[in-house]
Amino acid sequence: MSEATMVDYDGLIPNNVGLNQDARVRRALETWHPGYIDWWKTMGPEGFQDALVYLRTAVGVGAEGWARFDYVKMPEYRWGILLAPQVEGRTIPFGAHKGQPALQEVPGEYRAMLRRLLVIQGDTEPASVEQQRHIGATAPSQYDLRNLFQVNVEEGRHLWAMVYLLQKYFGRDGREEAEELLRRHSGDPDSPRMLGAFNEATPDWLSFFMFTFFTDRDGKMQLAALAQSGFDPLSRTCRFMLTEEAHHMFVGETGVQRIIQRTCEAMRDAGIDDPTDIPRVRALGVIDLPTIQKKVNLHFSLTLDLFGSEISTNAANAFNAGLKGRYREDRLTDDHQLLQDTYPVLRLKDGAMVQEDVPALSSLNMRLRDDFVADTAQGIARWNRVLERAGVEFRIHLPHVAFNRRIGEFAAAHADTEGNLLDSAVWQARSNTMLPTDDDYRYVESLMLPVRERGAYAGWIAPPRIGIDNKPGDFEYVRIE
Ligand code: BYC
Repeated sequence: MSEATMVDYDGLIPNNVGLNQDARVRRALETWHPGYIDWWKTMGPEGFQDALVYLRTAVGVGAEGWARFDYVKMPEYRWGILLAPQVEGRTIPFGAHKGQPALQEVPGEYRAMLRRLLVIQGDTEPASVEQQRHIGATAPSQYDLRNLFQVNVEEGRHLWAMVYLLQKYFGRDGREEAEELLRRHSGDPDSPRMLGAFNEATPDWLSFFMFTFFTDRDGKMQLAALAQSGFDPLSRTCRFMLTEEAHHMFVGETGVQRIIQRTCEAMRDAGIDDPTDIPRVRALGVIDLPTIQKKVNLHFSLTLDLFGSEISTNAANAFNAGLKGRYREDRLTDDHQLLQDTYPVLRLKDGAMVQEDVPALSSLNMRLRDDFVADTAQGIARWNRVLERAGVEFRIHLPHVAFNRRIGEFAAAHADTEGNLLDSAVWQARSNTMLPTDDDYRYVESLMLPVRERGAYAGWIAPPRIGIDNKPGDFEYVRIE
């Protein structure tokens, strides 16, 4: 491993940013550390703080061989500060300052904007750990339990990543924000997390897999946009976070895929052809496909809200400032300033949906959301291939973007999953056919019985094709003493 990609594991806080030569920031992080550990123990995975979990820990930031697997007690996980290597001669890739040297410090005029972006990003990371803290108790296998904890510790590390940037570049303000990140809690009526979806409950494993499929993918898109940043430390931080994020997406996609597969197998064995015969399918102890579709409708719509308003001056300002780019900005071939360009935005005008060409700078949230929808659709297509191969006459669909929205153009309207606008009375009458009902939740919850034996899986989910770190099927992923 080259020196640029090595991580220093000697001090309290593993890092590749030379913390040893930066006493001010090291002290700030070391002061924050006990509060973080306290937060992890009280708000992190409940009931497993002493378990030995087979986790990967980053040991470098190079392309290959960046992680090591071993048994770790989660509170002893080595959370650290890891930035992708600096690119020599990098310039600001977009916006008003395009072509100037990438920023290594924060210009005064952009402080407030950057701080807000870092705080929002930072806020989501511990929020997801809080949301998932109870579900370890009902894990369908050791394999899944271990994956949950891997996701959790890495979300914890992503909080460290944002706290480092806040403490290094924002002095006292940054230290205060870092404290606040531990003070707000998911679903807390007095001090909730900042964005809507991060205050929703994660009551069961179907919800967890849907969350990692949809909402972690918002994380991927937002991090990809921030990885393009002209503020170089943010770009480098997000580039490395994306390396870890890929596994989270894998957990969500394969989790739902394995549920679909198991349902298809159980239906076939019982000779059930009609996937909408919910009572018969549920009698088999598997999750019926219409309920999976309702969960898709819910999590997709909640996640679309995370992209903010379709038309946003905040987004335009962040782009102009060179702070937040577009998805894969470096692969786009326009002028990267967008002053003359437009982008089509679906809007609600006089009670009807119309497509309107809007200045491209103002519609960057919409554009990122469109990229998200395209990325999501690929995963859905892979789920549908499982149904196709099994010969089951059912396909999962993404609902219309106007369905069940709280933020943006469609927040004020009701629409069904096909995008037909509905009045309130019709919405009230029909929403339980499109969103999970209490009864659906109760059924899914009734399946959530823990399976702890090595190599065993709950009856509602198929085993994975291969183990983590190529381990055999009966590998002990979690040692509970
Ligand atoms: N809920 O101009 P607007 C992840 C606020 S997930 C509540 O429309 P803007 C992860 C907004 O703050 C990725 N409030 O939107 C996933 C603003 O308030 P102020 C997280 C909302 O600013 C799983 C006002 O409404 N990272 O990493 O262009 C597990 C008007 O805002 C919401 C980021 O999001 C909402 N949904 O865009 C773990 C990247 N939406 O300032 C982790 C950083 C908007 O007027 N954040 N508001 O008081 C951003 O880029 C932007 O802040 C947003 C919003 C895209 C979120």
